[in-house]
Amino acid sequence: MKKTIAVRSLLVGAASALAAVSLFYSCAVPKTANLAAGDAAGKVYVPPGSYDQYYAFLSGGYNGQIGVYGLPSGRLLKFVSVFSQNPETGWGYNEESKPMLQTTYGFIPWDDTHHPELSQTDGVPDGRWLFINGNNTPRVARIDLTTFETTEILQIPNSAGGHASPFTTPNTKYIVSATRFSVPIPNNDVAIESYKKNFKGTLSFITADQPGKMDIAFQILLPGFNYDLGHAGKGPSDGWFFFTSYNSEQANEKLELNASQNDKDFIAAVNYRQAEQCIAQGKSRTAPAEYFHNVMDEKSHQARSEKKTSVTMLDPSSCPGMVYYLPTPKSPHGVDIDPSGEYIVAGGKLATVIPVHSFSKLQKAIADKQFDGDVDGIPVLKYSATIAGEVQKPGLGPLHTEFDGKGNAYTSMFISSEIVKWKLGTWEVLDRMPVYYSVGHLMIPGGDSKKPWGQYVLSLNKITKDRYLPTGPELSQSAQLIDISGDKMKMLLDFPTIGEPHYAQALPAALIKDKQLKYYKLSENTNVGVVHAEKEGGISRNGRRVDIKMAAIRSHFAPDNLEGVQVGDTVYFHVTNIEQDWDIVHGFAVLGAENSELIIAPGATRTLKWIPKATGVYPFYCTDFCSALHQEMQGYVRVSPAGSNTPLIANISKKAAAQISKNEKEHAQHSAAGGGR
Ligand code: RUQ
Ligand code: CUA
Repeated sequence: MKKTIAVRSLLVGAASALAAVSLFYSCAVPKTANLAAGDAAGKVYVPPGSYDQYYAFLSGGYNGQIGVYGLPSGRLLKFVSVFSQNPETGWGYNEESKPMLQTTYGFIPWDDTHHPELSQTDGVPDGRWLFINGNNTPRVARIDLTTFETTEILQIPNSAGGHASPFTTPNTKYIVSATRFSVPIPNNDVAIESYKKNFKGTLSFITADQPGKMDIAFQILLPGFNYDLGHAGKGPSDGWFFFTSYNSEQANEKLELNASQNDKDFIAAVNYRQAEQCIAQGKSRTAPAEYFHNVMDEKSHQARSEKKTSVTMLDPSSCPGMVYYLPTPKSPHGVDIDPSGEYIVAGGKLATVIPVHSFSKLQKAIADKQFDGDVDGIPVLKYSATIAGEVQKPGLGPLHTEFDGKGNAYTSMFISSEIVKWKLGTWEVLDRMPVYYSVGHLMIPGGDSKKPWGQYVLSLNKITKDRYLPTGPELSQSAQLIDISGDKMKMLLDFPTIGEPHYAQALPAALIKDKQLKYYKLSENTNVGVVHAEKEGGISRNGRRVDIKMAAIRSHFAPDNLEGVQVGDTVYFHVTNIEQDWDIVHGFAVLGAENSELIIAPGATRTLKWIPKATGVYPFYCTDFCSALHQEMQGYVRVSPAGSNTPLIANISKKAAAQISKNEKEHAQHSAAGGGR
């Protein structure tokens, strides 16, 4: 790292010296440098009003969200709220979405998103859904790519650190999650020293092809290593799943040192069809396990949580042929299957080569029983029996590999900060591109699928020291876009990212852009607090609970003056955006609320909970600039002392009343004309 930066500052020094010289000899300075920059700019320039060619989904890491960017421009299009509360959208703050963040650990307002994964049909991204894992409190989420909203979250029991997740099988039958931290299973109070005896890892296979019905299909109980990343087989290797692991030493302290002792760790090769068979033959057991399944209902706009209480557990000893270990140097991170399904490429963070296993050799080695002993009854295959080749001198710190579909592989090198292109089959290094700095993963659109769109590779960099205008002690992470359409890689663009993009996925925009939902149909809204027209708004009391139903439409709330609320009441503002028009969003915020705003999509209802603590009159207003009269979109709630006899009143200002009849006419015309879901 340090070395790279030093080298670069030398280069910068040299460049500025050149620039100084060019002041005097400007006509003599070759223009090629400028032309090259102009070339690159032309390749990423998306004129105002034009669309990018690809949607790219970058995980936000410790912000718990997903950033959606356009490529090649690198323009940020949206943040999708997933596991973290987001005051910008009200996700996790409004009553409708709170159940999405429910777990057996309680309401968890944050997580660490790592690996976005597009759903696939026949091994190719199909644009239906995006999945992503929560790394800290193990969960997986489904994002619907017609709304760019999180619609489902499943907690993973018997797991800690859901890192090897949520990679998909070729038809999205399963996505997976494997434990990064082995823990006692079921978790209980044991001495940490008893790690080797009591700590285990689990691999979870999660049914994923039916929206709203994700569940743990089965778990496999494995030795207490740290499971890291995974990928499904495809083509000839379809039916198998591969997971890297490190810490085969089973150390529980100073892993930095103690988990780097063994020359080789393991890739677990899992025959999941065998697992299915064993379950059908009654060889699994039902293990107690508590976990939550949370689903957002698109009609009621209300999320619901369901607690589950058991999982199907498989022990490798009772299902022979289900799991094999492939020795792999050294603390491997990525495990990536080439588009043909034959090669299994591992990125050993501390390895000096990139080892590539062969699936056909793996099959033969199993048939010939080419074993090197076992770990807890799981056969360990001979390295020499499965290895297809090693990429020699690839660089330092190989982490992760993707493919261009033209016979080439691209591997990120964390320590030597470069992307290395090499050839499948001959294992020769073809090209190198320095990246700035410390690249984690890289991404080619469809680059982990059967049919990569091999035009670009995106380098996801951890460190940006000296790359952008400095912003205090914490600097952004970054992405660099590289053209891989020719023999040599060409650096095109560099853009900062919000959050840490551990991994990314991308697909051609054409696959999803015309499937976007423009608004929710108001007529189908079944939220308990919905109003379908302004006149349905009102206020009601039940004991200390007060419900206020409101319509929001350009540019007023109806009702907009409310009285009869008392100090200490629990007040629910149910606000329905009754617009039926694309991108006309309203917001709602009330003075002193210990909560975020509401942001309400057209046709949807959102509910804000508010417990006023003092008497007075409290204004509320629309937070999203929706029209020329947005600033007029406001109202008041009067709060009287507890027990007062101020009557319940929900009226509308004269100005709003005048607009209502006008708007309702327009609205009726509009609905008659509009489409939507
Ligand atoms: S990951 S680089 Cu490799 Cu989950 Cu972060
Ligand atoms: Cu509605 Cu601003």
